[in-house]
Amino acid sequence: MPVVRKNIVTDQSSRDDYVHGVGLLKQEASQFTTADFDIPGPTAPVHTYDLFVIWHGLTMTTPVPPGGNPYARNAAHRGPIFLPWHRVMLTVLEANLQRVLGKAGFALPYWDWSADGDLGSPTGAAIWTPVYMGGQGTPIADGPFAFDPADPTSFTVRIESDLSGMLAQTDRGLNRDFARAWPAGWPTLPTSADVKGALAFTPPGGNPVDRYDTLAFNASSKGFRNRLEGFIPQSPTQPVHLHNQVHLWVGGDMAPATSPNDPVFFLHHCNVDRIWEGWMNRYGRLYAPDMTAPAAIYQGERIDDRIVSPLGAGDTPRGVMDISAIYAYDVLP
Ligand SMILES: [Cu+2]
Repeated sequence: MPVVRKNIVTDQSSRDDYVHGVGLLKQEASQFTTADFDIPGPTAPVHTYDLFVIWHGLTMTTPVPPGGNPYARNAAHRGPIFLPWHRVMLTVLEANLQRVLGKAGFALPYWDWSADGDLGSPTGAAIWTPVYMGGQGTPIADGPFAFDPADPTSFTVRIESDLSGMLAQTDRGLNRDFARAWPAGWPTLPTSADVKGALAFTPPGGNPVDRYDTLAFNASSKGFRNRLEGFIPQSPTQPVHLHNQVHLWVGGDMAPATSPNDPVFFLHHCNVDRIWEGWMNRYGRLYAPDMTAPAAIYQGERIDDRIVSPLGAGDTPRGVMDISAIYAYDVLP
């Protein structure tokens, strides 16, 4: 039976379970230590939640293909693997939440940021109230993820990326800094018209698969993936859109390579995944490139290339094209 992912703002029980489950994964020891990931400093245990932070952070310095430039294309971003990679990550998190909650029916909720974008991106929207994710601050001062130095069970950021993008240890509260001006942040959230525009976007070219992604399969390619990821339309005055725009609008810990530090990361990516699912529902389960693409240039982006995870599970883009046996969304855009 697939679980049904719902809007966190209108589904109080998924909010309660999500907050509770994140707290449990933050406290649970994994089989790893910081030394296993070459993170400098004294060897410290890595908790299950922080494995997701490390997994994501390491992709930023992992070039695709091996030996390439990670700033041009990395193991999870700036290429067609972006959507399947994050889909795999969400299903691994969802399975871990189901496990610690003891609730096989738990479904990861999503944050429909376009609804807030339509209202002018209020910093006091429901999602940022203490009942949901808490508000902004350095560190944030309210909500379930507020830091209390006197309480060892309060939400603590333990791994961050330093200025060069390398992982480092820390011990502090979670930071958010909404709606800063570019390039420190971004002043608005995407709107539902932006989402509709991405869904309707048709790149030039006769091959239907080009709708998903196109040569050279990077941050400059035309296609739905790059549109949703947020690198097109390319414009020097407005270089940030959709997925990227939300990271920048939230700011603080949502901006760097270790953005899964903020639990809102998964709610954001669940909505990105929902938009992808809405796109596939319209146009078919299309993916590019296939295995005829040369490994020397595209290994790590092709349909049967494996997405590897320190959490044991992994999958290929082909393996997550149809997720109807695992989960569904209550509403598709
Ligand atoms: Cu990411």
